[in-house]
Amino acid sequence: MKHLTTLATLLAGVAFAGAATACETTFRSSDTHPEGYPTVAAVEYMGKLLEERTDGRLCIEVYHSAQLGEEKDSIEQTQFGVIDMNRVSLGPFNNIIEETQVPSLPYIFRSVDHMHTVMDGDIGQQILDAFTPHDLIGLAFYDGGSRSFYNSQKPIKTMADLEGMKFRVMQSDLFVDMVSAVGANATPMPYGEVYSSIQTGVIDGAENNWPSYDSSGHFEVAKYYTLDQHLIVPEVLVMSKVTWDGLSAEDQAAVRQAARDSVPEMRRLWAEQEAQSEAKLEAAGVEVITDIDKTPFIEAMEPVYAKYVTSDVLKDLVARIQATE
Ligand code: GTR
Repeated sequence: MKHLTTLATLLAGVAFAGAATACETTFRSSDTHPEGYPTVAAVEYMGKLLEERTDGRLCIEVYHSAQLGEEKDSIEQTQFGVIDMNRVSLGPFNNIIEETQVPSLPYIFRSVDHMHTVMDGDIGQQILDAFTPHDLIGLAFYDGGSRSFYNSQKPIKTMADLEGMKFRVMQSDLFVDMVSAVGANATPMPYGEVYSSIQTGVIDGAENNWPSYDSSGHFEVAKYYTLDQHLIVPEVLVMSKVTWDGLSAEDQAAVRQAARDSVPEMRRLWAEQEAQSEAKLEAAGVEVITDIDKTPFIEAMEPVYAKYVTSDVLKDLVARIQATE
């Protein structure tokens, strides 16, 4: 009898736990990074908030490590509604959404704090809104630190050292021109192909932030890291408009709020990861070049601004960012 009661209690417990975790809707969210990376953890955190706030009705499952494809392809799938959510850099949107080019301009932000002030305000909202005509809903911006060049060949101390070298960039014309502007050659390619391309000498290197340089393992094949910090490009969390349109107004508001509330957590995780990756890679023998004069790099970007900042909308955004304290 005692045994039976225990079993009944146990079964009831299982049934209850089952009910509490049975999500009515689970959004599939894509990320190129591995489990534990700050962007992956932040979207999981958002999912937890959403699940709690909708009594377990709405959940998120993050498909990390590019399980749903490389960024460019996964963006298309998200536009079609095959993927519900996507956490991506702004770079792969540059060729399709003009406004995303502005925060992707080299040296547009004076610091990460400047980037936060801009992206947390009206300018950030205007850029998030620009996703809607492209079948995407811009939910929030995440941090991507600052990006710098790394390579397998030699320590780069001046712009002249970059002459003729070959660097991978994200699939964005703007970044191709950015690399040409400093005298090097750019090869746009998906993130997942970079490691072997450096290893086999197809390219000399790439450019990225500390956590990506670390988690991708690129430091193993390209140990010279020059902190020229040419980009402070934010990352973005989007939802497919197809998925969005299927939600009630209250659920849309809950999704938006949970995304917003994941931002401080993301920034906390990011700061932690940046410091950890830097310490780890320095111990692993990466040669970090910090004594670099950024002025010639900044000046070299003038033709890039001239080529891309041509419409009134972009000119206005750039002027407002520059005027933001
Ligand atoms: C990372 C970013 C990814 C991806 C990658 C790349 O820093 O978080 O979303 O864009 O860079 O260079 O492709």
